[in-house]
Order: sequence, then structure tokens, then C-alpha cells
Amino acid sequence: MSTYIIADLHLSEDEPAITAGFINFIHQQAIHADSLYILGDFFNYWIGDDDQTELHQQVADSLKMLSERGIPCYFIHGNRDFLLGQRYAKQCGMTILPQETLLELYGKRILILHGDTLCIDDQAYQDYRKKVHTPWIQRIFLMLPLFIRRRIAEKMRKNSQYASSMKAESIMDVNPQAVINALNHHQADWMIHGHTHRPAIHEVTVGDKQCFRGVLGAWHHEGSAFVIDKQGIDLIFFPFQPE
Ligand code: LP5
Ligand code: MN
Repeated sequence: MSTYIIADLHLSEDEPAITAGFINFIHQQAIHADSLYILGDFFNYWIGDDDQTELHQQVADSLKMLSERGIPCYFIHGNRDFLLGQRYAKQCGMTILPQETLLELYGKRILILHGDTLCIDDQAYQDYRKKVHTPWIQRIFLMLPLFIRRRIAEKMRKNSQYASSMKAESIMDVNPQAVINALNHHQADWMIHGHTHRPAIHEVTVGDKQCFRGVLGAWHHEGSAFVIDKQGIDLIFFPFQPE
């Protein structure tokens, strides 16, 4: 038995192959798991739980099937789907966890998070993040008609792509001291996050302790997950369509 962790699928109507890859992943891998954790940017953007689309229904149905089979599913918000709320979580049968959550799995202390909060060198992003996490700004946004919210989200995605293309790669990676601080704060052995789309396992020295930082891959052309069992922690990649 094992625990699966995924992030950065960026599900959208425009990328049906990724959705199909996710549905396959649920039926072929997650179905044999102990539990599933989704660490944000599950959707390309989320503009409110009242945005009931066929895609959202299909995704909710497949996650609900897992939880009904006794495989609990957990979600941590990303920077693109931080507005995903209790209503949709309930539809999926999943539990929303705090942005930094410590898991104790098979004798290891594993800190899970989306990863954007570690990118503290990206000051423009951190300033922007503070604004969009302001409750009254979110309330006003959620009061707008859906078609306007969608237009704003698409504009924000375009701006973000442009802004990211102008930033140095190093600025968009995690800050090493922020990683150490988080591991230390939670007295964790491992940290697993997504967001940077730079899949790897890094060694991190915290005081006199050897820790690890696992980074998930984004689901562009293949799936990516961390699989944790009593044997250890593995980063895996798999095709959207089984061979
Ligand atoms: O997502 P990704 O990986 O491309 O880039 C991120 C950062 N970008 C973002 C923006 C999201 O992609 C947009 C998602 C749309 C959400 C839709 C609904 C939300 C509406 C909420 C309204 C309450 O997160 C990017 C980082 C990159 O990661 C790497 O870490 O660099 O950051 C940016 O691009 C931000 C720019 O640098 C700064 C933008 C300034 C805009 C100021 C306007 C703020 C006004 C907000 C008030 C509504
Ligand atoms: Mn992200």
C-alpha cells in the first residue's frame, strides 16, 4: 500500500489529453493507493465553485469514486486554484488542508505544500499573492458574473506568462533559506512540493540533519507523482495513455 502525491496538472478544457491522463491515473494507480494528496494547481485556474462545467463534474466524479472506495483524497491550494472552496471539495469528497501540512507516514515526517510560498525572491509575485489572498478582494471577485471572472482569469494567465518570461529562472525557484526554515519549523525529514515544474529530489542540510526536498513535475506531456510506501519515497513519471 502506498500514498500518492501529485500537483500542477493545470486541468482545463483546452488540454483534454491531460484530463484523460488524470482519469487513467485514478483508475490504474490511485485506486490501489492508501490515500491521494493533490498539492495545488490542479486546475489551470479556478474562478469559483459556482463555475460548474462538464470538466469539473467529470473530475469531481472520479475523485468521489476514490473516496467512496475508502481512499481519502486531500487538497492543498495552488496559486492558480486558491479559490477552490468547500462546495467543490465536498463534490469531490476531498478535504482541503492548510497550505503547509505535516504528514507522518511510515515513520517519516513529510512537509507538503504547493511551493509558491518558498519563492520569496520573486517579490512581484509575493506582492501580487498578498493582494489576491485578501478576503475582501476575493469576496468582490466572487460576486462578479462568471463570464467576467473568466475573462479576468484568462487575462491574469496571459500576464503571468509574460511576466514569467521576463524573470530570471533563479528568481522563480525556491529560496534555499526558506526551504531550510520550513523544514526546521516543522522538524520534518522531507518536504514535497510542486509549483516550480522542476522535478527532482534534492538533499538539504538542516543543522546537522540530512533532509530531502522532492519536487513534482507538471503534467505537460506525462504524469508525475511521488509514491510513498514503507520501502521509501520515489518520484515517478508515466504516460497519459497506458502502453
Ligand atoms: O502560475 P504560473 O506558474 O504561470 O506563474 C506563477 C505566478 N503567477 C500567478 C498568476 C496566476 O497564474 C493567475 C491565475 C489566475 C487565477 C484566477 C482567479 C483568481 C482571481 C482572484 C482575484 C481575487 O500566480 C507568477 C510567478 C510564477 O508563478 C513563478 O513563481 O512568477 O507571478 C506573476 O506572474 C505575478 C507578476 O509578477 C505580478 C503581477 C502583478 C499584477 C498586479 C495586479 C494585482 C491586482 C490583483 C487584484 C485582483
Ligand atoms: Mn503553481
